[in-house]
Amino acid sequence: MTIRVAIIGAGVMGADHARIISSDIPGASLHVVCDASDDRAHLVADACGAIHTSIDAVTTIQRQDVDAVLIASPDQTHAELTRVALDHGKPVLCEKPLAETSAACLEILSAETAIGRRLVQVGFMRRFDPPYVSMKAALQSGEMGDALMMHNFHRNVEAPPHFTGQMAITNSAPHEFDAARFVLDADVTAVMAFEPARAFKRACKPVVMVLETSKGQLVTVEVNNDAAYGYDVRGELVCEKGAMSLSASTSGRIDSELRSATAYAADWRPRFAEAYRLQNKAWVASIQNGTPAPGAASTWDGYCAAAIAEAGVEALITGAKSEVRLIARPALYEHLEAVR
Ligand code: ISE
Repeated sequence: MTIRVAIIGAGVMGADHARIISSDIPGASLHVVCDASDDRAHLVADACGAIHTSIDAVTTIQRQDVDAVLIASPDQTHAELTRVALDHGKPVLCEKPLAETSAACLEILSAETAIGRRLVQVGFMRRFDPPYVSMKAALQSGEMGDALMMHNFHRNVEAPPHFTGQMAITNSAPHEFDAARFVLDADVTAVMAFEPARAFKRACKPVVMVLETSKGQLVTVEVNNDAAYGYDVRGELVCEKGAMSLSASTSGRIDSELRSATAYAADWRPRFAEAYRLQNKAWVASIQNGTPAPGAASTWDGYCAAAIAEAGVEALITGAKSEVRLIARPALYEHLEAVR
C-alpha cells in the first residue's frame, strides 16, 4: 500500500524530506506540502511533484487522503502538531526536538500511551547513520570489551544570529545525547557543562559537557556552532580492550600542489544524507508493517533528550553537576532496539 505523506514545513529540512520522500522512498507518495508561506509550499511541491499544497497544518493533518505526517516546521510547533496527529491516529515522524520542554514531551507520551500503540517517531537520524550503526554493532559484538567513555564533537560552520551556548545545548547537542544513549544503550543520569571564559569577537561560545550514564560511563560532548572551517561531527568509543571512531566525518581529501586538504560539507545535509534516507525509509516501512521501526527514536527518546538538555542548561547556569530527572519508562517504550 502506498503511504500518502503530508510534510508540514517547507524550509530547509522540510524541502530535504520532501525530496527524499518523493524520490528515494518506494511505497510512499508526497501528497501534501504545507507551509505558512503559500509560495514556499508551492516551490517545494512543484520541485518534488506533490499533488496538493496548504497553508494550514491542522487541516492538512486531518485530511482523509493523508496517511502519515512528517513535521519539519519550526521547533515551537512540533508538540502541538504531533498531538494533532495522535488525536487523528496518524503516524508521525517529528523532526527533533519533539517538544521544547520535557513537560511538553510528557504530554505527548501520555497521549500516545493512552492510545496504546507507538505512532510517533522522532527525527534523531544518526541512529540510521552507517558509522554510528557500525559503532553500536562493534560494541554489541564484544570484540572491544565494555564501553568506558564516548567522546563527541559537533561543529557547525557558523551559528545563526543570536545563537547562544544554551541553544547549543537545547538545539544541537540533543543529537549527541541521543547518539550516546543509542550506542551505549544506557541512560544519562547527570550533566556537567562548561563554556570557555574566552570568546572570539563574533562567535557564540562553544559548550563542553560531561555526561554520566546509568552504566557508570563518561560521555564528553563539545558543541561548537562557530567552528568556521566546516561541518564536522566526530565520535569515538573507548572500551576496555579497544576504541573505535566514526569513519565518515568529512566529504573527502584533496591532494594537490604538495598539500593534502580535507573537504568538509557546509552543513549537515551532505554528511547525513544517507541517514535521513534510511530513517525515512524505515519510517514508511514501519507504517506499512504496523510496527515501530527497529532502533528508531520514540517519544520516550525525545523526552529523554529534552530532560538531558534541561539538566545541561541548569549545569551551565549553576556551574554544578545537574541530575537528569526522568519518570519511570512506560512499558510501551520497552527496548525495541535492534542493530540493522
Ligand atoms: C541542527 O539543529 C540539526 O538538527 C542538525 O541535524 C545538526 O547536524 C546541526 O548541527 C544542528 O545545528
